[in-house]
Amino acid sequence: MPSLHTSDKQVADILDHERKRQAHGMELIPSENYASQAVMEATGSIFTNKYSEGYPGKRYYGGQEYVDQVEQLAIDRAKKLFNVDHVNVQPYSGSPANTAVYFGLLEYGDTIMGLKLDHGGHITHGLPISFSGKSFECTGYEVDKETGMLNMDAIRELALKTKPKLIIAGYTAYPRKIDWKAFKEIADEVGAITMADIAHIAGLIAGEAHKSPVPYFDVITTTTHKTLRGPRGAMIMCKKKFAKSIDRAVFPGLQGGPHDNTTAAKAVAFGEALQPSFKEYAHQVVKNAHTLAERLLEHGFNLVSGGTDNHLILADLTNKDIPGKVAQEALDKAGITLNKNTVPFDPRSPFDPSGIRMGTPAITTRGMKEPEMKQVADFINDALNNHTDDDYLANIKNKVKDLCSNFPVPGIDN
Ligand code: DSN
Repeated sequence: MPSLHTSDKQVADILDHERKRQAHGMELIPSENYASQAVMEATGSIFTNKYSEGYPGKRYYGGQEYVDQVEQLAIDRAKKLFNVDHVNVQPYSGSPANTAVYFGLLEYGDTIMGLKLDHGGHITHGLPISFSGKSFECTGYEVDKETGMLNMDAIRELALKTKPKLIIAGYTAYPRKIDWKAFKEIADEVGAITMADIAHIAGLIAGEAHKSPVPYFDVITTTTHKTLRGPRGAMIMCKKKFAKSIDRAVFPGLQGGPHDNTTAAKAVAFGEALQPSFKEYAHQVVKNAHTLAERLLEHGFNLVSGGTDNHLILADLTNKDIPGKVAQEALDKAGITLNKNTVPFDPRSPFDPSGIRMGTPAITTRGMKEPEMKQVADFINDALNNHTDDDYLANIKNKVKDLCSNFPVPGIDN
């Protein structure tokens, strides 16, 4: 970043520190990843300068010949990747994408049904203090208290009782596979629209490591920066009959000009995800999470649902007598980044919850495999067993850095 170093040393220095943090640390936040250098270049490209309200071929300003090409390319690649009828690549991020679906397909006051946030849902799936909760009647379903998994019979019962207009499946802290067909059958019984929020698992679906909701669901939203490994942003996919309503809801319903630089980067990321190597990546993410979970279980960790089928692991630390917040802070000192998280039926508060959430998308991008997962689990166990000893944690941080130096982050020189 030679220009930035000359023109604004303060910001350049902060970015240098962050670059080192990302290169030297173990990134386990399951919603994060490392975008490729090509994705970053498109994100920082000259499309930053352009406005393009409207859609390809139907814009409100001039000078659209190249923007149209790049947006159409992003749409075509996304359609191929997910095998869907219609794609809108303009949503700024996951929350605006979900909001656009509600705005386009619902009336204020309609009933929506999603997994409760403290059971692994998302704020936009009906949290009472969010826009979704304030605008719609929300009936939240829960995971089963015994198994920590979705109980489709209980979900069906709730749907029959509350008759939602929209049923949402797709989560931020649920470590198991989702039975899309079972959701569709419930939705058909009550006449609901189905929305899959696949933000966390989009890359696993694109890489065929997880089943797709596309054959069953009406609308699918996703961010583009998690397992899909693109720029920060989102998209909405849907069946043809919802296309017009979705497009109108995004623009002019909720947004003005799309971020064309991000659109270009989405096109690059979808192109990367169409390569055979992305399938290998997606499968390795799942294998790594499984190995990490198994080793944590050997160390006596209590994992919600007993393990994982996807990229993430949710550990309830109650048996370790360490609150999630304390664990997160101790692991930060050991060079391991993850997040404190509520666990289902958590007696503690979201600011000071019982659990931690971790995942393998970013470290798999670095090329780490099963043997490294065992080391990562051992680091976590050691750090938490010695969480009050700063010298011990600093020693682990050095070991983490050594391990990470063998697995460079794409686009960052260690
Ligand atoms: N912030 C994302 C996550 O960490 O799961 C959800 O939007």
